[in-house]
Amino acid sequence: MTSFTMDANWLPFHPSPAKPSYIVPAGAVDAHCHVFGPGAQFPFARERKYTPCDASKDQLFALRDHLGFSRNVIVQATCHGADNRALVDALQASEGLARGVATVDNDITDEALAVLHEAGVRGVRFNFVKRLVDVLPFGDLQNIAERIAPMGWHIVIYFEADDLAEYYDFFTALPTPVVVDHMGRPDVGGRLEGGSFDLFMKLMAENENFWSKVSCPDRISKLGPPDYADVIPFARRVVEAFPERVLWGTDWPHPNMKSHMPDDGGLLEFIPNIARSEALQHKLLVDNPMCLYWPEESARS
Ligand code: 0GY
Repeated sequence: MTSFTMDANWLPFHPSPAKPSYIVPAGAVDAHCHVFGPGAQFPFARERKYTPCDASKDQLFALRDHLGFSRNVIVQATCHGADNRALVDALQASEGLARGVATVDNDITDEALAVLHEAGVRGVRFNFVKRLVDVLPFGDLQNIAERIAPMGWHIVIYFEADDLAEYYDFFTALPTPVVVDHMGRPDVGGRLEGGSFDLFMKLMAENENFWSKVSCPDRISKLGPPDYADVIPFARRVVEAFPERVLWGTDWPHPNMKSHMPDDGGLLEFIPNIARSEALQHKLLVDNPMCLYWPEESARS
């Protein structure tokens, strides 16, 4: 049995999140969260750039219930590489209440993709954040996108705002729905309008197959908790411009957080600040994730 020790400069997830004062609508989906290991059962990948704390499916499901969410979308993180066993184990234990986004190798077989589909995977994630990967996955993404398009799956991409101009033409030629993690990590110290964030808004406006997670203010903010006030106008702009193509997730257990660890209960206060009506909140937390991850139950698809 391999044992792992969490990186010394990592913060573990909050041990006892507050009960949120913002009540999510019935049927709400936490559309970005992870499971890590446990490492003794599901070893972390050799090529990983960090060693996380264990964050099990049972802890994730307990958090789901505590925060009032009904379902989870569990996203494969780089610390597990393309070994999706921990993800699949969590999906299978969720009794249909979790769907997944996997990471796959370029040479994955059709049979293996079918097994992932059966477990509840509906997307493949490609990470373009340079500190998290050795090689930027352009070739793999092109190949996999063509293979998963007929399966009704989508692509999830994670990148830094400074790199968007370089990747723009490649991303916009993809044949599937494309979900961008955390608004492409905008520089919230920059201008809301008339600055670099306009390119992200153009990406969303001119490509109706693009969706955005308006999550992770804790990663993006320079002002910090509890309000992450500098992120609010950016996320609000995206929610109000593209209400049918936004998603939100806790990002539990908050990998790579070194400055502070959010209280997941308090983090939910961000939602009514960026989605200022019940109708917007319902789209963000229920209608949109259901359309993408549980289309067979969604009125919209
Ligand atoms: C996130 C953010 C991060 C990590 C990963 O796959 C990952 O390791 O996505 C990060 O370090 O910013 O969304 O989980």
